[in-house]
Amino acid sequence: MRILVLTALLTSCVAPQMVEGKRVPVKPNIVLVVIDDLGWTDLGCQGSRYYETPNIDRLASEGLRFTDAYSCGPNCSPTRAALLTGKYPTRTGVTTVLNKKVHKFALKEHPRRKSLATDETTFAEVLSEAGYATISLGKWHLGKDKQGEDPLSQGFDENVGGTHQGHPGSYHQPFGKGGARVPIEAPEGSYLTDIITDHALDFVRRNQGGPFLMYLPYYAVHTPIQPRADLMAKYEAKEPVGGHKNPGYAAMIEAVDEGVGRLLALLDELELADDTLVLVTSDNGGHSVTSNAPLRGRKGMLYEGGIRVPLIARFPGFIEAGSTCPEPVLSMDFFPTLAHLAGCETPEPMDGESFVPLLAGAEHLERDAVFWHFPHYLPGRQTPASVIRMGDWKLIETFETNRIELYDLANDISETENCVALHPGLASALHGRLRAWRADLGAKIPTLNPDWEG
Ligand SMILES: [Ca+2]
Repeated sequence: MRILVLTALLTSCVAPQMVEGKRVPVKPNIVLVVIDDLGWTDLGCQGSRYYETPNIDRLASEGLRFTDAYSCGPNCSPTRAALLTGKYPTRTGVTTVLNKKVHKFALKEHPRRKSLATDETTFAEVLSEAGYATISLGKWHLGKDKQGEDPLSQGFDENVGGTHQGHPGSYHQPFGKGGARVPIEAPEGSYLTDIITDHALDFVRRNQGGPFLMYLPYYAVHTPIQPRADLMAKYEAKEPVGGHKNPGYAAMIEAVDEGVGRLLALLDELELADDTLVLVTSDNGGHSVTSNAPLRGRKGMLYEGGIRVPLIARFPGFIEAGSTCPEPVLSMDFFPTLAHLAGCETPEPMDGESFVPLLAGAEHLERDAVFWHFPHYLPGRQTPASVIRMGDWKLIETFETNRIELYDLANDISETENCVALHPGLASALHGRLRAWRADLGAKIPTLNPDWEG
C-alpha cells in the first residue's frame, strides 16, 4: 500500500543536471551522520580547543562547513521528524520530544503527536524507490516499537538499534536493561558507539556496488556521560578551554570521531570516497555538559545555542575543499537535497529546499526566511515561542509575555542586544512574515490557562 501511495506521489526520475557550472552527481552513495546533542562548537573545526576530532576536522578540510546550519527544533524528535520528512515540525505534528509531559502553566499546551505517522513519506522511502540500499543505525526516537513505528516502517531496509528510546540505558554492553536497552547483540565489554560503527562498516562492505543510503544517528553524545575508559586519561590531563571541560563528554565525542574516521578509511580502501556524499551534523544545540559560547543558550532553547548546529559536507570533485557557507540551512533541507542527488522529485507538501546549489558553490538558496514554532514549555529553558530568521536578522515572539526580541546576528551572534526599539519597522515586518507563515501552516498557539495562578 505504501509503495502504491508513494508511486502516486512521485514523478519519474529526472535527467542529470548542471548547477553552478558543475555536473550534479547522479545517485551517489550517501552517508548522513547525526551526532546526538553535539553543540555548535563541539568539534575542533568548529572552534573547540579541548575536544579532539581529527577525522571530522579532516572531513571539513576536504569539504564544506556550513556556519549557519540549524536544527528544526531545539530538541530531538521534532528535528528528526523534520529531517526525515522535509517538513517543519508544525506540519508533522511532532513538535517536541515524544515522552514529554504536557504542561499547564500560564498557557495550556495542546496535545501533540507522540510519534511520526507511518504514512509520512521519508527520504528513505524515496531513495529506496530509486534503487538505494538503506539502513538506519542508532537512535530513532520517533515512535512506539510495539506499534511498528520503527525505521523499517519508514523506508529503511535495515534497522540497527533504533527504538522509541531517546538515549541508551547504557553505552556499555548489554546497553541497558528492559525497555531502556538498546537491542544490539555484542560481545561483553563492547562500547555502543564502536558497535554501531562496526555495523556501519559491514553495511558499506555488503553494499559497495551502491548506491546506498546510510542514516547514521549515533546515540552519542547524549547522556548518560559514559566514555570508553581508554580515551579518558588524555582529557583528564587537559586544562579546560572556553567552557569545554568534561573529560567524559570529550571522550564520547572522540569515540564518534574515531567511528567517522574508520568509515572514511573504509570508503578510501574500497575506492568509494569519490562516489559518496558524507554529511555530519547534530539534532540540536549542546546541553549543560558543554558550552556553546559564543552562542547564547543551550539545548531546549530557541536562542542560537539551542538550534545552531555543525554541518559538514564532503563530496570530492563536486564540493570545493576547505570551503564555508553562511547561508542558513535546516534539518528539513536534507530530504530535498538527497532526493535531488538521487534524481527524484519530492512529495508535496515540502518545506525544505535542496542545498545542492550551495554544495556546488552558490551563495544563496531561493527562500528568504526560515522559521521555528515551538508551542511547548521546557521548564527553566523555554516557554512557547516562534522565531523567524531573515538575512542576518532574527526575531523571537514569546507567547506568554507577548515579548518580541530582535537580534542582528551578523554583529551580535550572542543575542545580547534586543534591537526592537531601534528598528521598529523591521521588527513589525518580520513579525508579519512570522504570523503569515504560522497561518499558512495552521500552527497552533497555546491558549490561556484559566486555572493558572502563577
Ligand atoms: Ca538530541
